[in-house]
Amino acid sequence: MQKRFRSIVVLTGAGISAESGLGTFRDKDGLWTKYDLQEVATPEGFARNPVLVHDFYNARRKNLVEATPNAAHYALAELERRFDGQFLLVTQNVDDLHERAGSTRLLHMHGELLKIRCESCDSVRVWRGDLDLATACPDCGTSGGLRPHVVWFGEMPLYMDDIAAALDTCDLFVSIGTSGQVYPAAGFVAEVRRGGLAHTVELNLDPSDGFSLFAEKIYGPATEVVPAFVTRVLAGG
Ligand code: BJW
Repeated sequence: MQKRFRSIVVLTGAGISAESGLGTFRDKDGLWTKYDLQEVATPEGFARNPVLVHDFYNARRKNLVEATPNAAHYALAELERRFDGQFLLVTQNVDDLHERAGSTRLLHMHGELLKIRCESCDSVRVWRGDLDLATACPDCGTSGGLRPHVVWFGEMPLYMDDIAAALDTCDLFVSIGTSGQVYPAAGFVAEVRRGGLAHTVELNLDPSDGFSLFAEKIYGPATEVVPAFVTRVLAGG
């Protein structure tokens, strides 16, 4: 892999934040083994039981504020700083550990846990505390219309045009810590392969659902394999 890349897209999933103490979704003990995703991660579930959904996200907000970035987050921030070509980090994660590690060329395609959105006026605000049905929108004053600024099943992920453009032109696509079970992110590797020019790499604890689509696979904990991989890319480029 000793070649000079010109454009890198990195996709991250819950696995990169696992060693920071944030639970993944589908692993043993993952969030979806404890909560019914239909009830807490769909617009229909929110309409049925907003109190349950607010409780779920209030608890996750608290965990996030106590968590800190790990060596894998820092390695990707260093890659962005030192790589002299195009770089985009696309994360499915709603945590802010990439930002706290120093990443800036970053898109949160599934939204952000520390933001809320008003369904009445569409305003988006940073929100670090609890949210409940009585909380009034700071912008339009409506109560009961605030929700976490995250993308639930059946909703359109964010920044899809920017992501598609970056996938079209990248010559290195790296997928880190994602099970490859949730679309459209799970389809990115196939999109990149259609272009035929990019090297594709999976870094994960275990093979993902789409592992066979990657040209190169490296398995191990993110805090070990990501820094080593970044060192290699920076040495080759
Ligand atoms: C480590 C590790 C360590 C552990 N080191 N690794 C049939 C076919 C195709 C699509 C669909 C379909 N039926 C329905 C759909 C659409 C649906 C979908 O994909 N469903 C599937 C379940 C089948 N998708 C959607 O609805 C999306 N919207 C959509 O498709 O809109 C239409 C559209 C059309 C065309 C173009 C574009 C759009 C929206 C999906 C929203 C997902 N939302 C969530 C919740 C966000 C808020 C919150 O956090 O609460 O996003 S669900 C959850 O899953 C979260 C994650 O971002 C997402 C992905 O999970 P991730 O990151 O992969 O985590 P895990 O737990 O699955 O995997 C962890 C991995 O880490 C594992 O591999 C471990 O091995 C590894 N790991 N420790 C390294 N230390």
